[in-house]
Amino acid sequence: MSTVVLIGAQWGDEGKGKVTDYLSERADMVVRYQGGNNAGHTVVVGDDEFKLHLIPSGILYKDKLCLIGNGVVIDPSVLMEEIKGLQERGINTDNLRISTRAHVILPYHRELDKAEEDSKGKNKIGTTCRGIGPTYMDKSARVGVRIIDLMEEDRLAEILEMNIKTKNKILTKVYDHESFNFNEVFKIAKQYADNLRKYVTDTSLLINDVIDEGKNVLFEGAQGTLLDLDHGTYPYVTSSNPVAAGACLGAGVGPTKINKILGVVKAYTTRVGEGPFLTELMDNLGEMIRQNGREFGTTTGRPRRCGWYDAVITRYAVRINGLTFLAVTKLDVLTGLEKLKICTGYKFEDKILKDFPCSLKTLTKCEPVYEEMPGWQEDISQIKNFADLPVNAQRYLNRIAELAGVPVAVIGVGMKRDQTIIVH
Ligand code: 2SA
Ligand code: GDP
Ligand code: MG
Repeated sequence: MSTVVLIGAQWGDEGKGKVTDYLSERADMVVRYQGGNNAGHTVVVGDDEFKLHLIPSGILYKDKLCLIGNGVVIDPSVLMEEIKGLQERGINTDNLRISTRAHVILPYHRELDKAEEDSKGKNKIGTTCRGIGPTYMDKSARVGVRIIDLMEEDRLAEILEMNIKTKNKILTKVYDHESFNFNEVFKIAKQYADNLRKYVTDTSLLINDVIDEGKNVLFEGAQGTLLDLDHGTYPYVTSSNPVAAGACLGAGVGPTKINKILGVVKAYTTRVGEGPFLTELMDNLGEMIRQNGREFGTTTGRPRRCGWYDAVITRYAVRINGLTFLAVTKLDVLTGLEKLKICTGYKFEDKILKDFPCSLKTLTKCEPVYEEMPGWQEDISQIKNFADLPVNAQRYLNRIAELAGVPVAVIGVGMKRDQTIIVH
């Protein structure tokens, strides 16, 4: 395995949690490198379902080191709840480590996220309102609170005092919102520090040591390529870099240390939140996929928008991430459909675009160009080998690989850990 970066190649929720959990068996360490508790990664083991937001999906194995890297934004109240929830279910969290350099989501970030969304009206992004954007804004503005700052009380007081003054001005004057009291936030932040101290370390050092020992490290991306701040459907994106390069920045490892990059796609497409989505199905079929695929936000419960598989997006993801192979999940959800459609290009005026456009204006004027393929009716949820899949399912997967230009290595045929087919 060596070092593998696993990323979402669409708009998130591709099933990264399940694939990470599956691959974790062979990993020594699993690392989250961006995003925060906007993420919702579902792992089903036997009859137990786990919804992880901050802790890497490797935590369900007792001997894997699970790291939250410097690129992640951490809401300590959520992290503490997550640790407690896992412990109550008998999961050992002693192998968790969090980066000194990760930034902290504080109560005012959550309020700013909500206030900004409300003020945007019809132009809202559809964020998860978890304070992600405002925390990354503070990081870039060089006024953020890092985990190390939480641990150093004088420094914490100094940054908080400055921040609360400016945030209160924005909250009260711009958004007509209540203000925050320094003493209250300082007290909460000190509690966070006490609770998290034992997990805090220089995670970049730890990861590089483990890599140098020749061990296996899995980097678990959150959200997806089209939600990337630089490469996604801006401004309808998240505020971090879910793409593979984000793993180097957000974990503190050099690009030469990365061996393989696995892109996870659903056998169809979903998106949650606002923004363009060319292959979206607004009809009964879209609703059927939503129900069959249980397409509701893992963090917010919002219904996900559903549509056909879009090969233009995957090709784009192959280029931006340098994908070496694909995992195609939720193939079982398409069982029973007579015909399947794959979008192979975008018709814009009299041209066919093969590459994902940057302009939202162009994107909204594009029409998807579809190729139709016959579906399959047989239950595939217990199949363990590619060769045992119905011929039409094999053809569908082969076409996905052909259009992407990279092989399909992993196939998901159900929610559970063992409902996974390994091809390569
Ligand atoms: P934010 O909160 O600032 O990151 O929101 C910005 C955009 O990013 C989208 N986003 C997501 N899209 C898919 N899945 C995500 N995680 C949850 C899940 C979402 C949920 O696993 O289902 O429960 O609603 C996620 N997180 C952020 C978001 O919808 C905005 O479009
Ligand atoms: P992530 O954010 O990429 O980890 O994905 P989520 O956990 O938010 O959403 C994916 C959903 O699909 C979860 O409910 C998973 O349990 C489920 N899932 C993952 N792989 C498969 C699969 O192959 N088949 C089916 N039916 N469900 C799957
Ligand atoms: Mg998710």
